[in-house]
Amino acid sequence: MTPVALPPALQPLVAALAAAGLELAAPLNTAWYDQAVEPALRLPARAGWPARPEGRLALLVGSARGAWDAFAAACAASSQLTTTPDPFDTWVEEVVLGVLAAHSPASLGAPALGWARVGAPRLIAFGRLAVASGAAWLAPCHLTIHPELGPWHAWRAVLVWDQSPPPGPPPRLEDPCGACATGCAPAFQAALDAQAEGLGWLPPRDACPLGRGHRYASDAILYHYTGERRWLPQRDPSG
Ligand code: B12
Repeated sequence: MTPVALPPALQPLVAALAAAGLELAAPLNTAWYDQAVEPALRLPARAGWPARPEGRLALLVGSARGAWDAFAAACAASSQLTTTPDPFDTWVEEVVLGVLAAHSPASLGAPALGWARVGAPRLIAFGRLAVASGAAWLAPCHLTIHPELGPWHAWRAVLVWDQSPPPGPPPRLEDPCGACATGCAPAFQAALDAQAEGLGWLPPRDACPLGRGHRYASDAILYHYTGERRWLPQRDPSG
């Protein structure tokens, strides 16, 4: 279940993304996010689209623990994938573009795309986008907290169509952090004080009591936090 009903036209696309390893999808009205951020962070639009003050239809796409297995299968199937500069980001892009090519409803037209990876052509504040969609809450440690997965998920892409947005007001998720007795703030502050890098950012995520059963596999954690190629599912023969 998503906080906002999934438009029927997007159901095959969302099912195909989930089957390919990107299992989180949340539809939203672009205006819920665009009106809350500075202009430079707004969602993308394609050249020639008319102004739509009421907003457009967008789909936020994310991953959870299962993405690593799908990525590992893709690495095993393609020797080229592990030699790209950022194999996981490359895999995400290939999945999204491949699924769009096969399942994007022609009636919606071509979407504009935004990416969460470091160095994406356009910076989008994915944490705030997830909050605007009602899919997650922003914790004191700046990670988004999903009601079921806790902090064990990541946002990967956003697709925007020049179509009428979902109806109704923005959804509001009940704050799961307000009544939290554990709190990620001390671990976050300790990481800041230590000028953390890499695995030094793991303690704030581990401090969250929600979604512990969805914690990533250890090699996935090592790869995502260190970026070191030796933790790739299939070793890069050159490194
Ligand atoms: C740059 C960046 C970082 C920088 C943050 C620097 C900074 N001062 O903002 C560094 C390298 C420190 C970092 C660390 C991590 N990041 Co980071 N990061 C990003 C990135 C690419 C851009 C953030 C940004 O500049 N947003 C634009 C500003 C204008 O948005 P904002 O709403 O004002 O601010 C956001 C962040 O900047 C953050 N933030 C604000 N101030 C600070 C200060 C510090 C010290 C940190 C760590 C974060 C932070 O909180 C806001 C809400 O997301 C996003 C992807 C994206 N495009 O959103 C991922 C992203 C936010 N990071 C993510 C993750 C997972 C991590 C790490 C766990 C590392 C990792 N390898 O996975 C750690 C977690 C640190 C923590 N909070 O405990 C995920 C969060 C997923 C989730 N569940 O919430 C994102 C969304 C990427 C993704 N693919 O999903 N990250």
